[in-house]
Amino acid sequence: MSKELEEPAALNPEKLQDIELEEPKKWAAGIPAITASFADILQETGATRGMGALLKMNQKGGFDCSSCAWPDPDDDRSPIAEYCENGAKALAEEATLKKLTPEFFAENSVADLAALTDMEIGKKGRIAQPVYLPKGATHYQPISWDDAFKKIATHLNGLNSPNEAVFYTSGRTSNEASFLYQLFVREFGTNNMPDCSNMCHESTSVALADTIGIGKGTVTLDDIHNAEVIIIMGQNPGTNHPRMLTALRKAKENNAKIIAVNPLKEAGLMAFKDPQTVRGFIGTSVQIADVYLQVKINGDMALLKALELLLYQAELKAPGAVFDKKFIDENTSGYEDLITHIKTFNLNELSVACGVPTGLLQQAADILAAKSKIVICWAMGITQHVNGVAVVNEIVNLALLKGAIGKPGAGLCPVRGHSNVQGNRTMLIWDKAKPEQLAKIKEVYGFDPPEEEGVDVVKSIKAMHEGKLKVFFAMGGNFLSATPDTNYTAEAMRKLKLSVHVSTKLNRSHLVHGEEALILPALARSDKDMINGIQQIVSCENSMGVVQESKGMLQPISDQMMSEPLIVCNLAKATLGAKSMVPWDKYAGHYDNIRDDIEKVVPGHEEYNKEIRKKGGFYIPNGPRAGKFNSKKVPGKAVFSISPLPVHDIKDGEYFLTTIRSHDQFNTTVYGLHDRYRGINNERRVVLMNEKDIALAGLKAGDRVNISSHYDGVKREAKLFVIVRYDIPDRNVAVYYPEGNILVPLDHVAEKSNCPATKMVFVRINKHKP
Ligand SMILES: Nc1nc2c(c(=O)[nH]1)N[C@H]1C(S)=C(S)[C@@H](COP(=O)(O)OP(=O)(O)OC[C@H]3O[C@@H](n4cnc5c(=O)[nH]c(N)nc54)[C@H](O)[C@@H]3O)O[C@H]1N2
Ligand SMILES: Nc1nc2c(c(=O)[nH]1)N[C@H]1C(S)=C(S)[C@@H](COP(=O)(O)OP(=O)(O)OC[C@H]3O[C@@H](n4cnc5c(=O)[nH]c(N)nc54)[C@H](O)[C@@H]3O)O[C@H]1N2
Ligand SMILES: [Mo]
Repeated sequence: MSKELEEPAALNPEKLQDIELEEPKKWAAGIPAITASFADILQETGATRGMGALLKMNQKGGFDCSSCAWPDPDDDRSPIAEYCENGAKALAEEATLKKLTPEFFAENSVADLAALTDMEIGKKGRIAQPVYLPKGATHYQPISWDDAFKKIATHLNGLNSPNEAVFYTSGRTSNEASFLYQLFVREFGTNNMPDCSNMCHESTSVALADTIGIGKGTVTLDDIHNAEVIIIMGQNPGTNHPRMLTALRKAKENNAKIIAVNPLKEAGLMAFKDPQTVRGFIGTSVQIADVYLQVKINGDMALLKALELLLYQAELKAPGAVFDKKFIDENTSGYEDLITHIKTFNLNELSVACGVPTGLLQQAADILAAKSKIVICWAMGITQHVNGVAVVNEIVNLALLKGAIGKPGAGLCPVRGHSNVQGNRTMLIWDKAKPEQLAKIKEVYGFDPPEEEGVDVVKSIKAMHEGKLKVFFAMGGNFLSATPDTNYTAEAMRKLKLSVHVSTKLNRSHLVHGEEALILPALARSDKDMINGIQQIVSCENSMGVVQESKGMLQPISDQMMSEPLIVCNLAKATLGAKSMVPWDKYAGHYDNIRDDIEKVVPGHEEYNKEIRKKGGFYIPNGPRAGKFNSKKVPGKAVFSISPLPVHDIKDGEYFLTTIRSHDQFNTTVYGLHDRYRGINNERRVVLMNEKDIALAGLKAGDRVNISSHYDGVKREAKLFVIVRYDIPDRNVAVYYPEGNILVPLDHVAEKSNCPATKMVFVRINKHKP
């Protein structure tokens, strides 16, 4: 692996702003959230365009917010505001009237643009026509769509094998575009389809498929409203899924108890002022967490085992009152083994391992003991760990002991990230398709899809670096900044012959490119998509398996943008020509034709065109939700798993570092420099550290430091960060993503899911010397 790069990595420039700190907030939303929603919209889009669109967002018959995958209420939607502050920011970002003209690209070289921060790059405006960077050129230049498709086709058809190309997908791509994309990639001849799921909920998908038989969650929104207990682990809903707070408020009104598990005291987990209610608007907040377990980074396995041990002890005292023995007998396998395993632990040892006092663990266990309608929610704080799959398995153990899956008010709730990341997989964007899925494609289209497993995100970076991949095509996303080991990934991407990005906004991945590069401008979710005078709709699947239509309504700011389904059709025609067995022209003529065929290939989408037009969409069938389990190991049953406590080989002077999102970003898109709830303003290059650790290290809050990680003899360094004193467990520190990605070795991944373990890296912190 590289120690020094030959050319600058074109990463975030190491420069600091004037940081302003406040006390972290103890509640989320309220009036500041409304003011913040409108500010960005007005600035980027003007009142009529932006506010009009905001009213249509997440409404039945409107368009799906492109921010997170949190579901919309099945009925009873707020007539004016079924969105949140961060949805409004996402809309402002894509509905902006600013666009990148040919003059912009003529004036700004790739090197000039790379010297800007991520926020500065993103704020330049929408990509408004295809642009091309010839070999050796310093500036992108306009190119026609036809010529762009021809260039890609020439490269693809000139490869020694289809496996020398790789096709990435981010999670905003609609079901229609996703289905066509994987169809093209498979007809072209490869399964090289890494996607953002590989870095996100892959650990969840692997664990749930293994243990209950479906790689998705089991709850509906009503289950949350009706739960008696909700556990929220490794998730920051106040920032990343703000509309979840409304669901939690409703649950609290129904007397639910909430247990939060997080190393940070996140405002949105403490209390909520719902701006959509009179009470919240005038300023009264609803308490969210009844018990707050401030776990150490990666202490979740120990914490879950502690709860299981305490519940087991309660069950011994009152047999049949704590565990759901009937459910366990009928639906599960492996109960006895789990109990034997749990009995080997003692509470004190688990309490030390997770960093939570026994008294608080007991409080949480007492709440759980008496109840059975339990929902467990989790996100990246759980999945992005070396033992991420095992921790999700342990979550399943807890739910199974309580019989808390497959009945109203209970279940598993992995909270997805990107707005259609779940739909992408359902539409078969996957590097390892199942034989029955491939057989269906063959049956419907007549070509033989490849069977050989493709590359995921981590494998594709390695293969690029080894020179095995020549063409990189991205349907959305920001591959360079989202992936770990930024310098290494940058080197890998520079070895490509051609890099192509279908994008809405300029980002760093466009600036660290192959020998030749293309950027193709896509219509966004909110843009109106017209074909032959008929407005087209697309569809998306949310975190709870509801598929709904999405209909953009804004006039695109350039007639040179193309919808993603049409981009795929044109690409496929240019590349495969007459030998293709797929009716690309028919699909390009009307998206109903795409859905008619999705229905033949993907189970659960019967009468797709009709169902999609029903207000509120339809639920995809989900066995475990209906109490039918089918784990990989024991058909017809759910299984308990046995997993060890993690052992951490951390050296003296090292810290556990986690990477988190601020309140002003959507993944690699930086909306602003404030993290309002955490009280950190005007700076992102911060490292959160507790007072004791700061003193022990001989440092002071406000000091400038460099952070380094040392794995396998390689030192990776992130320079020039400011220390912020924060309430975080001992030896735990946090930085923002993507600034921290440079520290994460590519091989540092979750077992079984290969998800980069970006929530726990061992680092050293040293004074920055100018
Ligand atoms: N506004 C906005 N919305 C978003 C996104 C965005 O960037 N901005 N991103 C979208 C995407 S793709 C995703 S996947 C989701 C992400 O949503 P989240 O998963 O909520 O996002 P993160 O900020 O990565 O962090 C998760 C939380 O995990 C905690 N944490 C860190 N390490 C640990 C640990 O070891 N154990 C536990 N228990 N907790 C830990 C952190 O303190 C943080 O509160 O949000 C989606 N929605
Ligand atoms: N250290 C660390 N790394 C992480 C994470 C972490 O928590 N910590 N989280 C991981 C997770 S959960 C995820 S999901 C990944 C995210 O990885 P990605 O999905 O690759 O990243 P995004 O930042 O969401 O992509 C933003 C870009 O997508 C493009 N875009 C936006 N909307 C559209 C659209 O409608 N169509 C098209 N074609 N393009 C569009 C824009 O050009 C924008 O610049 O990052 C991962 N990386
Ligand atoms: Mo994600």
